[in-house]
Amino acid sequence: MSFSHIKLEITDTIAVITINRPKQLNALNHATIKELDEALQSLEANATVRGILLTGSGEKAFVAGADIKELATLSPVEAKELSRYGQQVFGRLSSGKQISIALINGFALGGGLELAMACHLRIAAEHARMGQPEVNLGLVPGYGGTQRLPRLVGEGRALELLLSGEMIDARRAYEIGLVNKVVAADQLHDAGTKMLSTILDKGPLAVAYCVEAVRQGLATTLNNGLEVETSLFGMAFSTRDKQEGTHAFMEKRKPVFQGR
Ligand code: DAK
Repeated sequence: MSFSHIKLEITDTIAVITINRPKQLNALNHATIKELDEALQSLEANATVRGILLTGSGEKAFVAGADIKELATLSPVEAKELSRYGQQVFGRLSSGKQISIALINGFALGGGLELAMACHLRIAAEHARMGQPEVNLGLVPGYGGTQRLPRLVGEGRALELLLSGEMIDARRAYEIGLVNKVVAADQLHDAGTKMLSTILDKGPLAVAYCVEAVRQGLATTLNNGLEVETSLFGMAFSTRDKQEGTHAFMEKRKPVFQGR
């Protein structure tokens, strides 16, 4: 596949997607979101790829938000359609079968932070800065920011970021649970690969069931969520991976999981 606004590189089981508009600080225009959609669809159909690292080109920005020049021209109807489409594309990351980690290599603002939050996990470079500055433009987040941010950091902290439009640095983002780890910029890719490899070494079905239980649980009541967990817990007992994992422990060897 060939792209103009993103790069897609696959090495063994890991795909790296790079948003590649460095002159615009990787701002997301419609064409970029469309290419991201195509790349994610192609990865969904790829049984070999089990993890995705998502980052921005250059050293300054992960993604500095939606493309403001393009936003300025949208009608209300177009804006609503684009919001739905963007949410659908970002949803491919959060509900996809591959584990995704955002490598936040600089500014992650507005739609950029929303993109990072759609990934399962986030690692930030020390110099990264994050925020939801939509209110500065008279806008409301349109790619899931009002929903994913409070789920990650709690209502009070989310409202503080959403209402003030202010940026926070990587350390603060780590303190409030917005990112999972902070590393030196030159360590970002290695840290992402290491975190992903650790996860990919585990029982693939167990990993998928954990994601599913958390995802479904957050969308419902505690009791319903506990029911989801019970079902998935039972399902795990029907897998060969569970046999392999428990036997490997007793035989004092490393398990060889097959995702079955
Ligand atoms: N869009 C377009 N171009 C951008 C951009 C953006 N978001 N951010 C930066 N650029 C461009 C700048 O215009 C500049 O281009 P030239 O002037 O050189 O041609 C170049 O990138 C370098 O930026 P700066 O010169 O400004 O660099 P600085 O280091 O001085 O500042 C900055 C870096 C990140 C603090 C600053 O660029 C900045 O504040 N950028 C805007 C951040 C922002 O407000 N982003 C948008 C957040 S709102 C929707 C769905 C979602 C959204 C909206 C609608 N619908 C479905 C309709 C989401 C909205 C947002 O993301």
